[in-house]
Amino acid sequence: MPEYAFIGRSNVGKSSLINMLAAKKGMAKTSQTPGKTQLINHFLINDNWYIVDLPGYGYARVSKDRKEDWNKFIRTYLDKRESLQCVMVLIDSRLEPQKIDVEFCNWLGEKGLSFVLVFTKADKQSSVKTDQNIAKFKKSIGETFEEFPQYFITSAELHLGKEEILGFIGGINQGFEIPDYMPRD
Ligand SMILES: Nc1nc2c(ncn2[C@@H]2O[C@H](COP(=O)(O)OP(=O)(O)OP(=O)(O)O)[C@@H](O)[C@H]2O)c(=O)[nH]1
Ligand SMILES: [Mg+2]
Repeated sequence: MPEYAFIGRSNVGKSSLINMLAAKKGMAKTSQTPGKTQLINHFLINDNWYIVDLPGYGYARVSKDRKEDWNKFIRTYLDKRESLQCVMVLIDSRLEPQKIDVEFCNWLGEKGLSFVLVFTKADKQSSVKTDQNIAKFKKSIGETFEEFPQYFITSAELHLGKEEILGFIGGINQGFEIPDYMPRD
């Protein structure tokens, strides 16, 4: 079945956004402390597609070895997973462009993986400020990408952006074909 991976810096609001989309409070575990999600968690939605919650990247209080492990584990998943339709890259809308986010988008581009940007926590500042940060992000990745990826402005607190993201996913799911089943013998 088609799946959509939600990724971004630790504490950006991945698990909260997933709960908003699934309309299930507490389905994905959230926390004020970064580093809450540690595994690849699949949540089946409407019996026909998966939301995938991933551990965050860029958490400062993690050893170099653990960061390396994360990189291998997550990047292999993203690169090899055939049912993965689109990577949803979450960006904190309060912040100026962060190097780690820009580099991650560049890596997705190099791998030819399709992705969209999801700006989170828009309730935390004015829409003018959010738009300014998005414009700056556009500029930062404009050096690599000719076209700015599709993006969504969201707030898990205010339930903002839910219909837009679900509409986007629904559109892709309609065109999803189940790969041919290959019996072993
Ligand atoms: N105001 C506001 N707070 C939010 C929003 N989304 C998440 N938060 C808060 O941000 C913190 C982190 O949220 P999580 O959803 O656990 O973040 P995460 O990206 O899954 O974090 P890790 O699993 O640790 O990588 C929590 O305290 C949430 O309540 C939002 O849209 N608005
Ligand atoms: Mg999480």
